[in-house]
Amino acid sequence: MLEELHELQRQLHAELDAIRTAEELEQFRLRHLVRRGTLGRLRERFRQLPPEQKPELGRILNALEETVRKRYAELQQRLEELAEEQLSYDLFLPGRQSFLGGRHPIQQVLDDIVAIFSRLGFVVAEGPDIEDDEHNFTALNFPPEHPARDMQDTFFLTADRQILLRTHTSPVQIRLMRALPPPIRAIVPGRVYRNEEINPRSLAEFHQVEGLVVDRSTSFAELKAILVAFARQMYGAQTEYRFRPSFFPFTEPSAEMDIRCFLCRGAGCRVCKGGGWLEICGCGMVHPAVLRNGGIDPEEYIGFAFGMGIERIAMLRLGLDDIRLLYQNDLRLLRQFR
Ligand code: 2U9
Repeated sequence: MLEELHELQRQLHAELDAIRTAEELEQFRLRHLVRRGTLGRLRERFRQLPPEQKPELGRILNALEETVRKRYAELQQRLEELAEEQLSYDLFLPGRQSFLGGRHPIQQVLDDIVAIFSRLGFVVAEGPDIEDDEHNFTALNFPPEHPARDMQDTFFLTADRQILLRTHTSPVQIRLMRALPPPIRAIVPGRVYRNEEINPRSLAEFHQVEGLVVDRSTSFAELKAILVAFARQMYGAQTEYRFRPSFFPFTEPSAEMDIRCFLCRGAGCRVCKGGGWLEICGCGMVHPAVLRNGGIDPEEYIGFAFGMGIERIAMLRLGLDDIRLLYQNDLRLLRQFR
């Protein structure tokens, strides 16, 4: 029986080593630890042994049962602890997806434009959204009967039409000329307002960036050089361009700059509406009357100016055919352009 006890000891410890689940542990208990299990039956046989064998075998049997029950209890506790941990957290659950906010496409285009003109030596100037007729129209050489001065085109805030929402950022440059002596080299980004029907092409609130340079000697050639440098950084080093004559009350001569369509490279497509060219910017030499209205002597100083619409640039860049998409805050659109 001594040999049998040693063999049983090896076997029980090997079984305990292999146990991984509460179910396996319970099977072990039912096989060996219940009254009619392996150890119980062994005790029954032990009672029938001759008295002289009992002391030695009794010690071994007690030691065997004690160590096996101790290991059983330890395993039971460990498996219970594991079960509790698994209830409180699941290590295999996928992590929560977080969405970091980003700059709005309009802000991205604006930041790019500001960065390019900063490298060209321009400072950024800003002014109020609520303006008066003087800064928004009169000082900028708008004739009294100009259509922009009509209720149809401008949001007036007072019945006498003296206070209004600015229709362009140009009044900021009037303030700039009146506040600071030349040389001036500034860009003016900002929100502007026009009484337009809201449709795929136009909104009543949108954004512009305008620029103004006033110095003792500058020229239309320098204006072109600045805008070409801008276009090459904004639209690519190989960008082709052209200037066409135009008209604005505040510049003379005036022009518009087009670039070759960057989608079809001139072949004609949806973005350039088949024409192969994209209008990106208006510009011109500041009208002498406007310099004078800004407190600057046109005999002594000369200036150039330009302006562009931000929404239009963002639409071209993103390939959008409806300006309203920019202001629906639809995450499906915003997430694509970060
Ligand atoms: C002062 C003198 C001159 C600003 C200029 C443009 C040409 C121009 C439009 C482009 C698209 C506005 O967003 S848009 O509709 N602007 O074409 N703007 S020159 O000239 C100035 C401004 C201020 C004192």
